Amino acid sequence: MDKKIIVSCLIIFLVIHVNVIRSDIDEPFTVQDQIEMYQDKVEHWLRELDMDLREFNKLAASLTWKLATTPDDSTAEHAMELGVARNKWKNQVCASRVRKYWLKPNQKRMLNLLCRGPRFTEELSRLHIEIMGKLAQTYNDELCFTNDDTKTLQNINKHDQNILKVIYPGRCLYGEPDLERLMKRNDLTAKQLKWIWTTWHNFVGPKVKELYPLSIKIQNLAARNNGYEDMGEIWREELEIQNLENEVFNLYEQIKPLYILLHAVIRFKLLQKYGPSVIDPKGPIPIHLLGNMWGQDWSTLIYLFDFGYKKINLQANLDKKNWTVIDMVTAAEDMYTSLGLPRMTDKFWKYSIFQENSNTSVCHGTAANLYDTDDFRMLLCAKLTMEDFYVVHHEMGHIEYYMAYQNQRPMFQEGANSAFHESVGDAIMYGVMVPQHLHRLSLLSDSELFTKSLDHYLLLQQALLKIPEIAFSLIVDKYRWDIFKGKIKPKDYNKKYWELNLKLRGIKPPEFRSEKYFDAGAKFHIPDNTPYIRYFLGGFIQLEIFNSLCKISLCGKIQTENISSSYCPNIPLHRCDIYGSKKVGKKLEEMMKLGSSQHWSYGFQILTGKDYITTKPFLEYYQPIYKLLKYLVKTYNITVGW
Ligand code: X8Z
Ligand code: ZN
Repeated sequence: MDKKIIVSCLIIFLVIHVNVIRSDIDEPFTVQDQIEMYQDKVEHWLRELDMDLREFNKLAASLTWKLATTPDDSTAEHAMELGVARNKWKNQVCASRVRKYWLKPNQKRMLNLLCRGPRFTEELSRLHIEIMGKLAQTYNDELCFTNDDTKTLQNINKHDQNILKVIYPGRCLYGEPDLERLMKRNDLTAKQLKWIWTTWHNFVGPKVKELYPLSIKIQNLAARNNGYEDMGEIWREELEIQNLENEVFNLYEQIKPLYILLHAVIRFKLLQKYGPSVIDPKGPIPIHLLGNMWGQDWSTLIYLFDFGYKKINLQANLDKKNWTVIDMVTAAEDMYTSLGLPRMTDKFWKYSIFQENSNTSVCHGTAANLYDTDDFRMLLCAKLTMEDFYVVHHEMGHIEYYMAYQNQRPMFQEGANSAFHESVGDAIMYGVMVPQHLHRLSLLSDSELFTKSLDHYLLLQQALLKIPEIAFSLIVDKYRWDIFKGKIKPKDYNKKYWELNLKLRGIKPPEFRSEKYFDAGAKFHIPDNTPYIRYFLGGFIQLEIFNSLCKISLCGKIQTENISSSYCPNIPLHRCDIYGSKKVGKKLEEMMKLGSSQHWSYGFQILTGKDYITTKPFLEYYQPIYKLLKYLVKTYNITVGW
C-alpha cells in the first residue's frame, strides 16, 4: 500500500476513535446504571480501538517481514511512517480521560497493556525508529576479509594452512550463521577459535557502540516521559512478576550449584583437550573454547564425554537419515499435531524461509505472526543439525501460540508474557529428547535404545544447552538494566560486561578487551534491542510446563502437591513420552488461547495447578546429571569454582 494512503487511513482512524468517551453521563440514573452505561460506552470505544490495532499490527508485521527478508529503503521509510503514526495514535488514546475504577477488569487490563511503556514524542519516535533500524542492520552486515586478516590467520595456521578453507581475501561471511557455525567446530585449534571470536567481536561491537548509548538515552527519555525511572523498569514490567530483579537472582541461586559443577567438569574436559597453557585449571573458562560464539550453549561439547564403549551420537544419526531441512520441519509439525494441536497452514509452507543461503537479511531464528488469516511464518537459515532441529521446534512453539490466541481481541494477541512465549516450543522439545521419541524418529537405533548410558547422554545434551543459557540470559539483562539505570556508563561497557561474566558464570574473554570494543553488542538481541530475561525465566517455565504435560499424559490430569492421583505411574521426567497425547495438547491450548487477556498466573494455574514459578521441576529433571557431575568431580579430583 502507498505510504500516503497508509498514513491518511490512520489519521481517519484517529479522528474517529480517539476521545469518544469524553462526554459525561446524564444524571437521573442509579450509580450502578451509570457504571453499566459507562462500561458499554467504553466497550464501544474499545471495539473501535480493536479495529485500529488490528490494522496497525497487520501493516507492521508485513513491513517487518519485508525488512527481515528483502529490505529496501522504501520499506524502511514505510515502517518509519507507520511507527510514527502508531505512536501518535497511542499517545492520543492514552491521553483520554477514563474512569478506570468504573471499568470491567478486562477493559482495565486492555487499557493498561496498551498504555503502559514508553511515551515518545513524535520527534523522539522518529529518532528512535531510525537508530533502532541502523543498530539492527549493523548485526546483519557482511564481514569481508582483507589480505591482512588472512595473513594473521595464516600465521596461526602454520601447521595446517587449509583448515579454514572458507576464509580468504575478498570472501564475505555473516556473523549468523557463518562465523557462529565455525565456532562450533571441534577440529579447530584454540588459536583459530580465538581468531574467529575476536574477528566477529572486533567487527560488530564498535559499530554497535557508536549508536548504543544514544539509543539508551532516547529510550530512557521516553520512559521518564511516562512516569518510569528508566526503560529497564518497562522491560521488567512486561513480565508481571513482583520484584523481578530480586526474584531472578533468587532463582539463579537455587540452580547455581548445578551450574558450578557443570562449569568445573567442562573446564576439566577442556583442560584435557587444550592443556594448561590455554586454560587455567582453577580459573574462568576462555569463552572461545565453549563451542558457541557467546558461550551460551555448550551442547556441541558433548563429544568431550565418553559414555562407554558404545558411543551414541545423535548428530551422526541425523546425518545418516538423509533428511532435508523441510523434513525436520515436518517432523516437528508431526510432534505438535500428534498432541492434537493445529497443523502449519498453507501460507506457512508457502512463505516461510527455512534454508541457509536464502539471501535473507536476518538469519536469526524468527517466528512471525502476520496478523492475517492463517498467515504465520518461520524464518531460519537452518542446516541439518540437532541445534537447528531444536530451533525448528522452538519457533513452531511460537506459531502454535499465535494460532491459539488468534481469536482474542488484538490487544490480547500476545503471550501470557514474553517468557511464556519462549517456553512452549522448548517444553515440547523436552518431550522430543526422550529415548522413545528419538527412537520413533529413528534418531536412535534399536540397540541404542537399550544402551545403559543413554539417559546420561541425553540429559547431558540438554544440560549443556539449557544450564549455560540460564547464566547467560541473567547476565545479558542484568547488564542492560544497569545500563538503563546509569550504573554502567559507556566508558565502562566492556569492563562491566566481563565483570558480570566472571562473577556469574566464570567465563573470561580470550584476551584483554579494551573499551574500544563492545563485546555484548556482538549478540543479536543487543543491537536488536530485544529483552532477554524472557529466556532466563523460560528456562524454568518450560520444565514446569513439561512436568505438567507429562503428568497429564500419564495420569490424564495435572498433579498438584495436595491432590495426587492414586493411580499414576512414576516415570522419571526425562523418560516421559508425551507424543500422541491429545489431552496434553488440549491443556496446553487452554493456557495458550488466553493470550495476554489474564495475568500469566491464571493460565499457569490451569496448566500446572499453581500460580508461581519454581526451580523444582528443573532440579528434578537434572538430578541425575547433578549426581553424575558430583561423581566426576570426586573421582577425578576436579577443582570447583573459579
Ligand atoms: O533467540 C532465540 C530464538 C528466537 S526467539 C531462536 N533464542 C535465544 C538465542 O538464540 O539467544 C532461543 C534460545 C535463546
Ligand atoms: Zn523464541
